[in-house]
Amino acid sequence: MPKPAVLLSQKLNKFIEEALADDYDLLDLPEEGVNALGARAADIRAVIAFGGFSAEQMDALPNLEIITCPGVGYDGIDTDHAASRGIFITHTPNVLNDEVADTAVALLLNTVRQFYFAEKWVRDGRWERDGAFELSPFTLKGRKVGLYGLGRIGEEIAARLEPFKVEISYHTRSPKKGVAYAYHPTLASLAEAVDTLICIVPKTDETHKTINADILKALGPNGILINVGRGWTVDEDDLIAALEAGTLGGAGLDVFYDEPHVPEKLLTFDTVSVLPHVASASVATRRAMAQLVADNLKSWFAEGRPVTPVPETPFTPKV
Ligand code: A2R
Repeated sequence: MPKPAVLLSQKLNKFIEEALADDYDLLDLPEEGVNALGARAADIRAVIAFGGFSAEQMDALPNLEIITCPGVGYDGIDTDHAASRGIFITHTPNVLNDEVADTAVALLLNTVRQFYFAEKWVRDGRWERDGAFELSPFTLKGRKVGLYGLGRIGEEIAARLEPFKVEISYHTRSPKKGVAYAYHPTLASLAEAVDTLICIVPKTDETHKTINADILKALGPNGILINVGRGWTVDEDDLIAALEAGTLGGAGLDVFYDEPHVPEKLLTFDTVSVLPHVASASVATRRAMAQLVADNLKSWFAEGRPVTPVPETPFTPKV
């Protein structure tokens, strides 16, 4: 039996090839795109899709059975088209919850206490030369934290925040059963009630630029926005305007609208902390994500059912 041919759309997780090399015939996506695969296109039964995979790309692969996304968000993959063609999509939920939640808390603390700038003060020799670092204008103590999204990752963020003795509330489309945090049926009502907003919702049509001028203003001059979900959710022009006007206090961002581009203006605020989309980027977690990609393919080719399919492709497995 020949090894199934698997197309790698990009090389963003170096552990994936390690996890798949023995069992699959791995092909890189040509720079010119799927059409440049020529006769090999018909061999491809699986795609590892970083970032996205369009209907057109799928249609260039007549025997495609499964697309595995090495991340929890699978925005950019045309799920409707995949379902219409009977192609399963899988993602890597849960294995990154802890890492992303840890990053969210670190980013929150970094932002309110300006630890990046404090560390830079030491590294630049300024402590010895110029004396003590200035007092941070914000504190985590006494904050009212609102979670925009309370799914797998949101719940882990909330659990980590409890020992900080902050007040926690949330907004999702429907209240979550068994959760004691206060529920807000709209993002606007959550933003009115809190001074700290943590965004951990997926990239969907409904979430596009929902964190806009009104939401940011509602957080107030002491307000902090943290985003570890998708840059898509924040109107960056409104964010910059709110920071400039002082109607919002600060922001901690791991994700941006047009990555890897970060608006230069954002880098001018010392109450803004920025990271290059690293929330899940530890060796251990990226290995776990690669392993789940491998487990999905193995289970699909051996048993006809993936381990972690996305909800949009819930059709009956072949076997
Ligand atoms: O709305 P619900 O009840 O389905 O709650 C989900 C919430 N959510 C929304 N909340 C308000 N308005 C929306 N339009 C909306 N759409 C979804 O986001 C749920 O509480 C949360 C998503 O949770 P999970 O599906 O468990 O995703 P997970 O693993 O926490 O990851 C969240 C996102 C990924 O999609 C990536 O974009 C990023 O974090 O890494």
